[in-house]
Amino acid sequence: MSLYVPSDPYPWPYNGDLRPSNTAIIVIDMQTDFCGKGGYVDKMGYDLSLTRSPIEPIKKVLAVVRKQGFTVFHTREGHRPDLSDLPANKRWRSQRIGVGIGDAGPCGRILVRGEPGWEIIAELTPLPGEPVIDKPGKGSFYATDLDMMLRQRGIVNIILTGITTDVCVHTTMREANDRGYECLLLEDCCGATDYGNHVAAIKMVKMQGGVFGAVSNAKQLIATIA
Ligand code: C5J
Repeated sequence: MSLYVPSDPYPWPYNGDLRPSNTAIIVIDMQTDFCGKGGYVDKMGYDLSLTRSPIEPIKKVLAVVRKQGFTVFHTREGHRPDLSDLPANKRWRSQRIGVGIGDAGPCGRILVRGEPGWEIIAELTPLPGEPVIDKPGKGSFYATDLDMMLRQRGIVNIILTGITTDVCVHTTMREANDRGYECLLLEDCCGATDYGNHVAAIKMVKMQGGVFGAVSNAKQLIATIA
């Protein structure tokens, strides 16, 4: 039986083959550094309500997909404490705006593995057994074993949630799309540091008949699979 999520610009997935055994949900970088008080995004002066807006919709999606037996992946952006995996230009740019990656902040060293700010927020703590991918960059495939773990599980469809829409979510979606995964972005389960960038990032996905995949929302996904 075929199953499609009402999505834009086409019902997703393209072939109607939507099953818990071939579909994964990825929750990207829901860390204090990106959506918590005193974290990296907060210290840069951005509006935290924008990166916190996906928390409740993601919680609703997770409750349903976990019950149905879909695989849930989580990612964290961060660097080794000795910063040996932090490119010099990434550090320099952050220092230039006064919020240096690796420097001390209210939530510990910014974007450093093991620090409080790097942890996934309590509301979205991974369940035991759910894979957590640590990545040094914006994409979840670069310098990680995500692709191997997805293929080992027979995953061909990926549902993307998390922050930020225009940076880590988009980079991951592009990486996944080029690897042949069929991608769906849930727009209310994502957020950016700038609302205009969120809207633009969503629009980019839908160009050219769905150049990176399709876009839907929590309600439509839940109504389809519940
Ligand atoms: C950023 C991310 N924006 N998780 N990281 O630097 O999108």
